[in-house]
Amino acid sequence: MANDYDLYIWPSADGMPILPLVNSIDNTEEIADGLADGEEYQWTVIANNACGSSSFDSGWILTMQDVPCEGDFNDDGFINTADLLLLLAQFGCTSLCNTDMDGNGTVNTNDLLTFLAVFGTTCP
Ligand SMILES: [Ca+2]
Ligand SMILES: [Ca+2]
Repeated sequence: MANDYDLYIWPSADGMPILPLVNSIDNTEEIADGLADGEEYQWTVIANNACGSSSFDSGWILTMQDVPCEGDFNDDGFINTADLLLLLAQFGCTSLCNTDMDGNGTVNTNDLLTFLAVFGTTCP
């Protein structure tokens, strides 16, 4: 049984780095910082215990995707008046509406109420 794990993640075009991106992980959930949207990465996990280390290389490639932020229509990381104005400009829209928050094809009161529930928050 492993005591902890070292997580290596690197751009697919490069060789495996000497140092792990995150080391000594002792749980099953980890958030890795510094990865770029749209970039392809390779990864390896090395398990460590008192007897030594062993690596797991899946051969899988990670591709990072931008996580959409509900209500941040101008994609600046904040849900604020600028986004409200974009929604209001499309109020009544019935096709190709990019402020349609519930995905029903139109921008109406339901979308406004959904927006107001997240108004003033920031994107993760
Ligand atoms: Ca915004
Ligand atoms: Ca809608």
